[in-house]
Amino acid sequence: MNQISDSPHISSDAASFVVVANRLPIDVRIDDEGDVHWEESPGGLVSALAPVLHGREAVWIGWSGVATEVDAIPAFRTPAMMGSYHLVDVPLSASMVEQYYEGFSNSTLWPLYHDRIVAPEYHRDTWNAYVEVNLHFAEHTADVAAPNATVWVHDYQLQLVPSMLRALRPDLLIGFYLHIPFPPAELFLQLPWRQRIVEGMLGADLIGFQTPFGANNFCEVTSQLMGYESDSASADGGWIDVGTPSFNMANSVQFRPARNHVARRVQVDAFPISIDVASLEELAASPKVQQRALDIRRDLGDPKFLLLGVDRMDYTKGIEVRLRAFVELLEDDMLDPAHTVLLQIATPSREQVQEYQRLREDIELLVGRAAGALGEIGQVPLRYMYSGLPRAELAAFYVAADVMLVTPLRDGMNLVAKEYVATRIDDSGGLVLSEFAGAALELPQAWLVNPYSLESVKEAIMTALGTTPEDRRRRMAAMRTHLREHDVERWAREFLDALAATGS
Ligand code: ADQ
Repeated sequence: MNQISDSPHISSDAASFVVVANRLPIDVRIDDEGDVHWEESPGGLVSALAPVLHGREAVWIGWSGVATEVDAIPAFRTPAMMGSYHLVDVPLSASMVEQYYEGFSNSTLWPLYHDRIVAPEYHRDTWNAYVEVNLHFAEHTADVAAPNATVWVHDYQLQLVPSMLRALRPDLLIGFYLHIPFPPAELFLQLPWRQRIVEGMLGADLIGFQTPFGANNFCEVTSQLMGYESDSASADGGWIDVGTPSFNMANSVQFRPARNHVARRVQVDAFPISIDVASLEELAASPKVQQRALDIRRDLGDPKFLLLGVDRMDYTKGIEVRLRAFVELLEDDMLDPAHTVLLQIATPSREQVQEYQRLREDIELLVGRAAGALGEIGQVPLRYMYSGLPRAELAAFYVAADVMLVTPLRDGMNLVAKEYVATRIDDSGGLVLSEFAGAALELPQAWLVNPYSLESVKEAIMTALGTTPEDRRRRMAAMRTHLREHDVERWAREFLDALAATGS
């Protein structure tokens, strides 16, 4: 773990590389004595950026997770450094968090970008808060970035930052990366503030998406809304010419001449995110994790088949789909409750948002009903945990599982699928994976399923369990080879190289 220090805040003009994300990579913890501690939060983005953050004048700008009402208390003040890079806190009040984060980000953009699995809410108040908070982020960034610095803005919470920042600091090289899907035009165009969002993103020099579909959808939207010329699949990477509208009455929803933009080319491309493969392989191979995996199986009654689901508790993840498929397979006598266990681990997430509370209730009801209806006394084929796990513990669960079930209804990438593959150091194990996760494009050797079809999921589970060990090994080996060559360090390097190339 990195050392968090309290050294003074970075002086302006010192930061040549700036990461801007909704959250700082730290969490506050209060111990039994009531003392406050700040700890590095183990997130994918932190490990992805660690190699590029260390050894340079780097700053991470984001919210600490503690509302301004609380951080007025000195102990809660955000530390100024973590390891070798600086932290800049964007202070947010509790009501701002409610409106900008729980409101516009997670009750409007999140469901809209994930195929309207639940209906997005459109409220002017939350939109106004989103604009205000994005401006705070842009201003803090403008204050600390060195002349001509590289700035990397992350995700759907901050889509307006690139253009706001460009207006404040035209000297900066600005990259934007969207971690979630960018939806097809027919969905995106529902958004009352669609034009503002697109203009916001176009402030960047490079816009990165998880998949070519995202890049293509974005080009389509800019063409329909603004009439900009673009090519999402050019050999040198996609591009959009901002400020040179090619108006076409047939495909334009609304013609807006590009008054506010200087003509320039924005690069648009797919950069599928990945994981730290080597460190996960090492963890999985450690005797402690191997032993823990055996203990987990023993604690679960040494089943012949252990199936596993691991997700943030989110309606996009299709948790119910796999639970229902499993229950039906037991009911149909396709699986034997004496020898099969499905363990679902769900991390608490966005618990303040109503849809998430409802989802948790639904899933717990389903698990409870299944417990009562399935198996003999003493047999509990469906197990459920609602908690976040330390990294090594999570790795042990991956190592223990025979088949991993990853069935999101829509997912930008899905790192769980990649994590599972990385831990299968003996090439054993099977992955059942939704076609609608970005990861499906890279892992075609998984058993791909349509999560909207229960039959498709049931069939894939049975095939994954019933196939020969050789078939499983061949598939897993191919997926591991791909991942080893496409780890998270490569993801960050390729994005930053492409960003640097836009400035040349
Ligand atoms: P998420 O929607 O959070 O990320 P995902 O990619 O699956 O989804 O990442 C979840 C992370 O949380 C994984 O690293 C996993 O290990 C961890 N996790 C899940 N359950 C856990 C538990 N019980 N205990 C501990 N850790 C747990 C968003 C997008 C994704 C995209 C990522 C990265 O929605 O599509 O892949 O960003 O860009």
